[in-house]
Amino acid sequence: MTASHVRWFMNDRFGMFVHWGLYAIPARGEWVRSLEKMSVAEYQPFFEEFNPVKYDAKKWARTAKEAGMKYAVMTAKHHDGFCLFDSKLTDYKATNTPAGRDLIREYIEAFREEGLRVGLYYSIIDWHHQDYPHFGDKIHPMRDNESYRDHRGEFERYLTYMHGQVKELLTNYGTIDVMWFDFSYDDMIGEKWKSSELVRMMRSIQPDIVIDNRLGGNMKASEPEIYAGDFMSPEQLLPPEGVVNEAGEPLSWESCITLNDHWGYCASDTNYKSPQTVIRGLVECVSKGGNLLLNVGPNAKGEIPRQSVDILNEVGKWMDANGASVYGCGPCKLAKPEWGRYTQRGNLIYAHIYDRGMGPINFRGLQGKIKRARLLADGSEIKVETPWNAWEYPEDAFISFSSASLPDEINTVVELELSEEI
Ligand code: H79
Repeated sequence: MTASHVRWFMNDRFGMFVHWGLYAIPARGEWVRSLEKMSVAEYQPFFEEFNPVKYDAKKWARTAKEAGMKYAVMTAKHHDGFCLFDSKLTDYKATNTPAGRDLIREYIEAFREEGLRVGLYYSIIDWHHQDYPHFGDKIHPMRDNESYRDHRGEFERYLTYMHGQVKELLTNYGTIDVMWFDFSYDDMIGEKWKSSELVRMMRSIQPDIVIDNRLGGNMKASEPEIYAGDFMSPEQLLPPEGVVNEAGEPLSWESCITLNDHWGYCASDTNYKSPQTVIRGLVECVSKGGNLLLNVGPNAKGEIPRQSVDILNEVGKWMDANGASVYGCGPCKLAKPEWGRYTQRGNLIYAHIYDRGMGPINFRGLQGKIKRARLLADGSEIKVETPWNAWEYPEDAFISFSSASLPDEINTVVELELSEEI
């Protein structure tokens, strides 16, 4: 059984991920400091310069809403340690750059205003804090810099800082719907972050907050840790089947996926996914009981890249006509059909048809069970009829398209109302 505070999350299915920070200026992705082993000093010019004059959180919120997204998650702090919010615990924050203001507050207010749920991404890794392990760490920018060989931080002090910032984020901005921690690795996992204490503190401030699984507990265990999280977070992949725990019960999950091949803005990366890929990917998530958190990486000026906006607009057109086959929907007991996928909500089955194929479209095992069929996009009748040549398949139902192509080549959705739920 899904816990009640997670219900809205599994219902909404489609969210926007926003990766934004100083790394938008070098424009080589959010890992630039680690990949190029840059020191804090080498990264400092971007702090001095950060001035996103085109940042308009309301515009972002409209873009998300029009794409059919119901919630968003934005980087309050990424691994580079730069805070987009006005933390009392550091000077390394947006208010001290030319931006001069709390960029997270604007995001939260604008998205909430559009009726979207708001989430925050917070990196538990920190490449800026003095007390975070430097030399010998797996990924720290100074991991093999000899001048840090004898650097000794007090990890306890980092934990106090990290917990303190989470407390600020959950105290100063009203309801936060999702907390998206990133990430545990090797022995930097679970109680190393004082995760039980952290989550107890979080739940005392925001009892219903939905938390990801990256503090490093085991959601699949028969008795998950208090910090195991509310949803699994596959990254850059869609799980081959849904996700289940050790008892075989379905777990909540959300795949996070980039629109091109980077999270943070990358000027040279034009490898964008098509609207079709995004739409079918979203449907694939829903058909397996999961969500899609689709990323945008705004540039240094504060704009979501034009290509991303164009894709989201196309996705929005499809969602506007077909969103009923996504929101509140989940897997269908029927096997995956040859022409596409099924999603289901109660006694409504949605046939997502990708392949017109040859001859009629076959609904395996649904003979006599369909009360009516409608093209979801316009509500028009679709006749369920067994054609003369299909008499050998008495268990199956059929529809026929008179045209050689589908009404919507990206994804034609037929809503099947069943006489009773299967
Ligand atoms: O915030 C986004 C990523 O920055 C973060 N999670 C998403 C949501 C993330 N952190 N680590 N990872 C993802 C996995 C690490 C992958 C790596 Fe690599 C492979 C690190 C080094 C090699 C990817 C490729 C990052 C740099 C090169």
